[in-house]
Amino acid sequence: MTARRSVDYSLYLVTDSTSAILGKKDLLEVVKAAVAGGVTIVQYRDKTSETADVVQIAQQLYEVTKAAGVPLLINDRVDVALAVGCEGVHVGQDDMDLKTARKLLGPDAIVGVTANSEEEASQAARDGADYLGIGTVYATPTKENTKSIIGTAGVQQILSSLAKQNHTVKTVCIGGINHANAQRVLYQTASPSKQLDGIAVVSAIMAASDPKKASSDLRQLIATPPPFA
Ligand code: TZP
Ligand code: MG
Repeated sequence: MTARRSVDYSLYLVTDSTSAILGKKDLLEVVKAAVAGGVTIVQYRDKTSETADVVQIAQQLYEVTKAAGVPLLINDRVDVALAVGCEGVHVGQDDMDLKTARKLLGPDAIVGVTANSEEEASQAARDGADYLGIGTVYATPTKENTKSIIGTAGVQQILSSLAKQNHTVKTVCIGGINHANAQRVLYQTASPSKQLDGIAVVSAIMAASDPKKASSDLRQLIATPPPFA
C-alpha cells in the first residue's frame, strides 16, 4: 500500500458500472476522462460484476489512476485492494469493520467509512478512519436503498459534532450532488471549526455525456465560494 499523506478529497468520483448510469460508455474511458478533468480521488464501486472481473477492472483502473497520481479505493472489497495494491478501501456500516480492514491493509492505506449519523461518525473517527463519506445528502436514483436522507442540515450537524470532539478526520459527503448544488453542499454545511474536505459524486460525472468537462466544471465550482457563502 502506498503512503496516504496529503490526500486531496475535494472531487471524489465513485464509479458505477451499470448501464443505467454509464449508458453505452466504457467505464475505463470515463474514469480516464474524469481524471483528465480533475477528479482528485476515485472509488471503484461495482455491485454487479463477478470477482474475477472486479479484480481485472480494478487493475486496469489502477493503471489509469496511478499514472495520474490519483488514489484508487475499492468499495467494500479489502481482498481486491490487496490484490491490486491500490491505496485503500471504502467500507459501509455493514461491510468489514474498519479496524479489521486497517489491520489487513496496514497503517498507510486509506480507509474510508460511510457515516449517516453523529454516532456513526464519532465511532469511525475514534476507530481511525482516514475519511468519512457522510450521507445520504439528497435522495438519488443511483442508490435507492439508502438509510435516511440527512440534507445539508444533517451534514452540518455531523461536522459540528466531530469538531466538538476535536476529531480531525477528513470528510466528504455523498448523495444527489451535482453541478447545481455542489457549492451549496460544500459551503452551507461549514462551521467555523470544521468544513467538508470534498464532495463525492457518481452520476454527475459517470452519467455525463462529457465526463471530462463535467469533472473540470465541478472542480471550478468547488474552488469558487458562492455569493451566499
Ligand atoms: N452512497 C450514498 S448515496 C450514493 C452512495 C454510493 C450514490 C450517490 O450517487 P449520485 O449519482 O452521486 O447521487
Ligand atoms: Mg458497502
